[in-house]
Amino acid sequence: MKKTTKEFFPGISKIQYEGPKSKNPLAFKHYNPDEVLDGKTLKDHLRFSVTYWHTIRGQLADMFGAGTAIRPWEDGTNSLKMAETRVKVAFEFLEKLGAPFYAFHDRDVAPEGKNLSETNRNFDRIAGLLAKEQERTGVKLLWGTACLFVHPRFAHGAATSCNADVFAYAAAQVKKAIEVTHQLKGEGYVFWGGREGYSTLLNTDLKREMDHLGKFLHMAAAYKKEIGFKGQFYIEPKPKEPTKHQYDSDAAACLNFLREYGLLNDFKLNLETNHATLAGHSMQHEMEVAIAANALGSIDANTGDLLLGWDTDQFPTNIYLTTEIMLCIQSMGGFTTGGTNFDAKVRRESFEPVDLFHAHIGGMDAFARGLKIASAINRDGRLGEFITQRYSSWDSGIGAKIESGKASFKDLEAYMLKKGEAAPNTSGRQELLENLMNEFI
Ligand code: XUL
Ligand code: CO
Repeated sequence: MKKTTKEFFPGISKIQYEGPKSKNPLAFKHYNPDEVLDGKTLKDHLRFSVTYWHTIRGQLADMFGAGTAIRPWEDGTNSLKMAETRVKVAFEFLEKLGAPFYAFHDRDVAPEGKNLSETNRNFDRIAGLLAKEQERTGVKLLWGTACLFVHPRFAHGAATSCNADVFAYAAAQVKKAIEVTHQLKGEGYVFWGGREGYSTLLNTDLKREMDHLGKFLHMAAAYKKEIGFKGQFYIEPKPKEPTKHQYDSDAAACLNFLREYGLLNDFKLNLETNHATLAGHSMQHEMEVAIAANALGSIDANTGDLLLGWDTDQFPTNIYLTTEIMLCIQSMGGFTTGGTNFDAKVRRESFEPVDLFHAHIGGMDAFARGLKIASAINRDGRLGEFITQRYSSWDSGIGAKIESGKASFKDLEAYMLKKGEAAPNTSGRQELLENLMNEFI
């Protein structure tokens, strides 16, 4: 007799690559995982990851209304049994989509118990199932993290709470989350300080809170070494929401924080597009700031809506955006431990299970196109050559002398007094370069 295993996404089979002419909404038009580009498969270039919190746990609620998501497998509880079922749902989704990675918060996968030990036992129980499903499917954990922002105990923050007991609780929780990430061979671990900030400075000792965050991250780095976890630690910047101000507000603020507290060797950054725009930057800006410090690790792929002032976490479909992102990723030689993690959710109006497939397929195709376009722009070479030329006055003569540290203010004064006037500037050619980008898009 045929063994019956319950299917959660009936009628949807493994998503195939059908090429740009396909009209099938459940097929890739541009993402062919096995296609080789610049000596590497698209799968290895892009390292796509699905988020447990949005795709498996998201109920599509908003501030004004209840969740709309139709998820026939949900029984309306946050029980351990339900958590076990969701592992099966998640891995069926990952397998059908063909995503090589996933990411989770501890509390996405397993429910809190009546105290910390019961909570840890729940987490262990589900971690065992996740390990089995990873083994069965070959899907890997891109990164794990701890949810230090949903439970009321974290109302004043976790590592930056005014309540020392809450700091201790958060430390215990992160310790456990690192252990489980290690056990599941996670390639990284993320710290997103959702409530590590303030709502008003009237009640806040900012210096003391930042010092505590520095201490917390040092303890985490020490524990990582102690247990031999080789995955990469990342900080994920975001300027606000849910707090009014988050200490890790953008890439530059994170880098400064890490430098000030002597943590630069232990952390890289996980950058998210919608967080960049909330900080008043483009994703490209954030990425270049991180790359300049050799600190770009991974990306949370999504997009905001520039007409809405909050974190809408939409699936990325804009080819210009994905091209800029992939130009940055290529300029640093590709991902190592990081990947393209869809920290994105379907709209509240897109409530059917199939919408989850449409959303990820669209995001994956948009990134595959961005990658191919970025690679073509690099092979063409005109963009890179323009920048090299633009800075050529630094390659010899007075420029080279300044760069090599052999020139003083006195030397430069003597040089300019003799020359009388600076050499004329050359055009920045912004419009020409924008046209060049469009030639490829
Ligand atoms: C919140 C956010 C988080 C982190 C992980 O805006 O991006 O989901 O990615 O905690
Ligand atoms: Co994120």
